[in-house]
Amino acid sequence: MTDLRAITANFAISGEVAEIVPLGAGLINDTFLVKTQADATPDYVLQRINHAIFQDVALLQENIRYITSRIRYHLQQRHENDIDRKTLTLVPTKDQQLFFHDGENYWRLTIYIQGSKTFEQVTPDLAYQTGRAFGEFQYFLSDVPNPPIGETIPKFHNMEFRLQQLQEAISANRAGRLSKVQTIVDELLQRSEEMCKAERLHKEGKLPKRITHCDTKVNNMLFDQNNDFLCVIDLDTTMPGFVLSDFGDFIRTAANTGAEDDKDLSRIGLNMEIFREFSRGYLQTASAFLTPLEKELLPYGAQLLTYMQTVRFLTDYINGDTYYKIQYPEHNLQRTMAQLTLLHSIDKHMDEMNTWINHLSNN
Ligand code: GN1
Ligand code: MG
Repeated sequence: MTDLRAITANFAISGEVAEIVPLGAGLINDTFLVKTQADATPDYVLQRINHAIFQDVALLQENIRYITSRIRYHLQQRHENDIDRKTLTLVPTKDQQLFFHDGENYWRLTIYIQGSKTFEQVTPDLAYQTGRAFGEFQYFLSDVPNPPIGETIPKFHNMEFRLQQLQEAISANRAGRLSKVQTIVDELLQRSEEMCKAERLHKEGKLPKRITHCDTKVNNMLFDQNNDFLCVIDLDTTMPGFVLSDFGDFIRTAANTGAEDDKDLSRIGLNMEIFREFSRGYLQTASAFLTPLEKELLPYGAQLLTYMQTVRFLTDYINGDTYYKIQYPEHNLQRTMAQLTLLHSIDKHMDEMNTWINHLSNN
């Protein structure tokens, strides 16, 4: 067992550690809450970075340092109060590094935002606030030309690449599971061309890449005890990408009436009210920098990200569960079916979503 106290001792924290307990439900990194003894000293969040996935930890941490400092700069410009709870603060090691390498694992520490909470599902009001916050997040990171931010996972939200990985998984059929999922595979591959449209538009110079979060799951945002939005967390995948990734991933997770891995598929569907409120908030803060095509493609973003997640869960299932943490043997298959069910519901709502975005864009 790793000695978490010994790991924490390498960082420049204030106060004495009281206890260290697991935190959150991420599928990639391992996260712990480091509680300190005195009320006067902050608590901290300790994370073991999954470096099989984030292979360039130095680049990853440098990205996060840049992003958090840009957000802090903008909040200061606006004379916001309570800034320490509205952006993450990295705590360096005692020798001023952005992470600690114990010879095997990589660790980082941030200040725990006191009194914060996360949701797995949101109300329309929270969706509206989150929409505004995401527009703002992208805006804060869009004002520097050529920002020094690299791809922490190469081609992370590139649909062509994700389909290539699916094809490789199919060819290898490493876990012998292919025959079980052949009909899902066929359905997904039939839609592949349409789902690579964003990449094509980008190559034609019609769709820009900006700095986007790329993991806008609803549980990656913190709210305070009054349910007011505080900040966006889990910045590992913030990198150049399409704005529709962030828009789509939020809808995929927050506007789903069921869970991402729901065992009861009848619970799953698109909640249009959440969609409407999120997009209303988002366009209030993002309209200023979005192109007409970016706005028009937002509903397509919801479709694309749900399709992409279906492809990624299915690929991992076919590969024998090598990427996502699972809680039971068929978990990735359950996730695949749940996402596919959501995709079907999104398909049915495309006209309605397009009408709403049109309405918001023209008012
Ligand atoms: C992962 O780490 P977590 O659970 O916030 C994944 C996302 C997926 C998500 C699906 C680096 O996010 O891309 O959308 O699971 N992150 C990475 O729940 O692959
Ligand atoms: Mg997370």
